[in-house]
Amino acid sequence: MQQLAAEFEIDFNSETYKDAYSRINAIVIEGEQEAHENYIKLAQLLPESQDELIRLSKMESRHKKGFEACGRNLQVTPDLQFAKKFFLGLHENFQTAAAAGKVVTCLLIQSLIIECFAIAAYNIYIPVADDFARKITEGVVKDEYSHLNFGEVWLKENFTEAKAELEEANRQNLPIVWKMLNEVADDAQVLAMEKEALVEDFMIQYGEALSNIGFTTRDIMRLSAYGLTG
Ligand code: Y39
Ligand code: FE
Ligand code: FE
Ligand code: FE
Repeated sequence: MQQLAAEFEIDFNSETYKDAYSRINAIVIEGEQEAHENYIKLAQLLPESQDELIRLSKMESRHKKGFEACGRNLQVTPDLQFAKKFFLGLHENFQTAAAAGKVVTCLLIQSLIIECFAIAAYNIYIPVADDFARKITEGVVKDEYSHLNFGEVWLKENFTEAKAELEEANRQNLPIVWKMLNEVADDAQVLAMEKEALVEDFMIQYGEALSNIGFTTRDIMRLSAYGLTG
């Protein structure tokens, strides 16, 4: 057990690990809370999918509880104030879009960008997590694929009308994701999560999602690297 963790000599009880974990754990807890709220909002915007979206919102609450337990297990207090600031850019853009009834933008932010970010982060975390957190995260990441799938299916069915708004929402929000990745890179490194691996996995998930929705390979190249510098 914890083969990789042992190989990288991860000491889950060291002050260095716990300090980094206080921010990463908080990001995940805050992210799950915001995802919960975002799916409730989406349920209001898409009454025909209301039951399914409320079901997704409840899954996000369970994820939050699971990650709170991971923090407690390591005796770490999550820095929730830091996490709120971390999500502010995407949070504000989602709120603005929701207030304007721009459901395509809301779906791009939550069901594509944030879900792909979560899937990438959880996939990279699982092999280097402590035993307790690994079991929790393995259960959670399966759910996140189903949340991504909801967005893909809806946007595919509405692709012609949604295309222009998707392009604009991608332009507004993808640079924020690269900024968030940079902000978290040092703490992720302490947890043995490589920034390059996070970027790569995110690009794979997001590119696949754009492909499933109906974008061409050429569009995907342009969209998925937008705002990525360095
Ligand atoms: O849909 C969801 O459950 C997503 C809200 C959760 C976001 C998790 C954000 C993960 C970023 C962690 C970065 C660690 C390197
Ligand atoms: Fe979740
Ligand atoms: Fe999710
Ligand atoms: Fe992957």
